[in-house]
Amino acid sequence: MPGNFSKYVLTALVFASCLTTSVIAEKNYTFISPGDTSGEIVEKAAQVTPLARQYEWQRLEFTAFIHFTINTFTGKEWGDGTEDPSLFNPTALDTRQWVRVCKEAGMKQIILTCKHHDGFCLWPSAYTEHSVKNSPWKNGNGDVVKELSEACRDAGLKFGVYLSPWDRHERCYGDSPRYNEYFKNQLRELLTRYGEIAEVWFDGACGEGPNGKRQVYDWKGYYTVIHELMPDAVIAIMGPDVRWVGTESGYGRLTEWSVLPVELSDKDAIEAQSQKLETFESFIPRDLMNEDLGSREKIKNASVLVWYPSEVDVSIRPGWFYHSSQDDKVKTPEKLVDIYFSSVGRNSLLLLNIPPDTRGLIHENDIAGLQGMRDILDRTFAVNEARNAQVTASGSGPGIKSSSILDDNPETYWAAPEGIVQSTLEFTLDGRKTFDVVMLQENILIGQRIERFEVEAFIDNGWKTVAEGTTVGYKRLLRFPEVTTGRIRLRIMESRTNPALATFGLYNSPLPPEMK
Ligand code: FUL
Repeated sequence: MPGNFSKYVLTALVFASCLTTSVIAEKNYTFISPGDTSGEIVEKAAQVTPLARQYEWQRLEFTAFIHFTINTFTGKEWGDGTEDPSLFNPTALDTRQWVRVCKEAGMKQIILTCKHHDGFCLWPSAYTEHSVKNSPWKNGNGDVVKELSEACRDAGLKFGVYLSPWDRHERCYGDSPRYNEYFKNQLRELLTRYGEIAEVWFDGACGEGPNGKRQVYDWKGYYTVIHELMPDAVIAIMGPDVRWVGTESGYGRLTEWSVLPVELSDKDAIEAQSQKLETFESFIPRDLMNEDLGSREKIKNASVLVWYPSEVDVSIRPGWFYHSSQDDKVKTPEKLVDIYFSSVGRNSLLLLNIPPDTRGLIHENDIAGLQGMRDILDRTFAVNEARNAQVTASGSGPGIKSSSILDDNPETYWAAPEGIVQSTLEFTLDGRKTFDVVMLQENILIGQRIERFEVEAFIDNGWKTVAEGTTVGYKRLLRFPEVTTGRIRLRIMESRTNPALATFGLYNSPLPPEMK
């Protein structure tokens, strides 16, 4: 079990609707019965919660992707598999530099492209000659996966692997059973040699092999290997634990539900019930590019609702791999901050790609972009202007325990009384404060509930709306023109069940108005 969680521990501290919970669900889905009314379905959706591994993953918030392979040396984005391994020859590869840069930027995990579509392996796999072992780098004795996993561990970062199922080099690709065995063997190598692997990232790309046949992937078989060898790892994208947000722009949806309807065959549903599965292994995520994935309208005809949170992947440069021609196209600190607000701040995890160059180092321009981003974020979130506020909540008596929502702990929270789906929280700040950012967090261990809210500031003897939104989820950040006031309120206007709030923060960003 990762972290400090126990499936069976529930500590509840009740103080005028202020609660703490560390309970972790044993399964992350619920069945809808044919007779359920739309109201009952909405209530059921609010009860779906993440598995422990999904919760741990969500709390990482900001993680790094490293695209590095033979493409770095050929200038391509997709190699065709005919590249000579001798091309892989970084002159100064230093994974500790990558880790330092990522850690200083505030990232909590690094995922490495151990094998991209061209099939070249960054570790000396026993199952192919197409790897670092036939490259001049370290005379064929190098192992990038080993170096990076160790550097991550030493720095306290988590480590994840990207292993492309599509393999344009491997001769048995297309001979489905043989290639599936090959792929599982490679997975086993990655999951047994390099310590803890926190995320396994599968792209869905698929092609024909040299035999002219299209490869049929054995997803369930891959998941079985992962569950056996690394049960706490989340399986992302073509996997059941984490979904792709649907674009590579860096921008998540304004309305982002972590509870989604999925379609299952009867066989899958029976299997889940009889084997008491924690999650579904065989649903193929659909329509993930749609704007609406989890609204009341979307869930009303569902047969199953699953916790399936969103990951936003985007590159700091136009390409996923390093190209010197893009050295002057690195995203600016302001753009990266905008992406942060539009991913982490929209109930998603940000997976930002930083591709090392032909030296095997993260380029100076990328470092400058990340440092600038970190500096703006640090200055923005340095002081929570609501920290010492007095809080009242409609329907909760004269005052509520402020620490439940002002302590930055997403597991302590306030909840409205049962049966109430609208509520107003009013914050009396300790003096007049100036701010332009609000942060809201729900305690996702009890589910995602809030559907619509407004933030109002008391200005010139009246309440003025400064921000409004729909979903909150794990984290919601909203920016608005700077205001100065001593009173602010959060009006929760729609919620799937009695609303609950874990964190409320007010911050002042250092950017000039035109950049906010
Ligand atoms: C895509 C791949 O085809 C790209 O090359 C890149 O790895 C991206 C993260 O996933 O589907």
